[in-house]
Amino acid sequence: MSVATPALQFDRKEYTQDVLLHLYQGLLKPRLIEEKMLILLRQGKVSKWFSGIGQEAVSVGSTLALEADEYILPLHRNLGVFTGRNVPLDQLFAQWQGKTTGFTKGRDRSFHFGTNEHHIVGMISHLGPQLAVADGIALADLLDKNPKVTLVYSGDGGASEGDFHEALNVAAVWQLPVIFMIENNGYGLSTPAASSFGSARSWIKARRTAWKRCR
Ligand SMILES: Cc1ncc(C[n+]2csc(CCOP(=O)(O)OP(=O)(O)O)c2C)c(N)n1
Ligand SMILES: [Mg+2]
Repeated sequence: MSVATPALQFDRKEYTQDVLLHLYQGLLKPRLIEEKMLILLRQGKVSKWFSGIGQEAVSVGSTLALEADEYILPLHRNLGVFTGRNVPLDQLFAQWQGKTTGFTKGRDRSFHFGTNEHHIVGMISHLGPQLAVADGIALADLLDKNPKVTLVYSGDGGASEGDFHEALNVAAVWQLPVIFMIENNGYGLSTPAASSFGSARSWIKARRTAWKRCR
């Protein structure tokens, strides 16, 4: 007995098959790496890994929307930025395994590295401060009349830091060409947002304020 599988319905909007395939492949690459990393973690071959499973579309979509020479400041779950910019996989794996052939020459085994060649600035571990660095890059472009945009990421946890609010405010006041990509996954590592913010409502309100300021 054969069971007919209903065809999935997609809203393709104005996108061509080629564009959609390119985006899908862009999503698949970090997912496959993520799955590999979890195996390596369990085997003790890497010492830490921050999973971005389920969040790939944020990094991949925003990276692929930019031009190759526009600066991106990713965080610990933005693997899709690196794959989206075609950073060589052997160098990436060398980095995560703390090998001397990695970007930080074995000094770090995580995402604290950048590559100027790919216009990626290494993350600042303290989260919030890197938003102001993005402001600085955007200000330089503005002063040079360079029609480029800078993309920087923050999580919901990072959004509770003072630096977050300062960076958004100065970008709004100086009308800087910077995109703040805030990923609200409901947790700051393992701390639920409800334990970090007065209420889910206040978090939404803060987000709305930030958004209005940036427009
Ligand atoms: C000032 C500071 N406090 C704590 C940490 C440890 N830390 C690294 S990532 C992270 C979680 C931040 O939460 P969020 O911004 O929501 O990012 P998520 O892990 O959810 O992607 C924390 C607490 C840090 N790096 N810097
Ligand atoms: Mg979070």
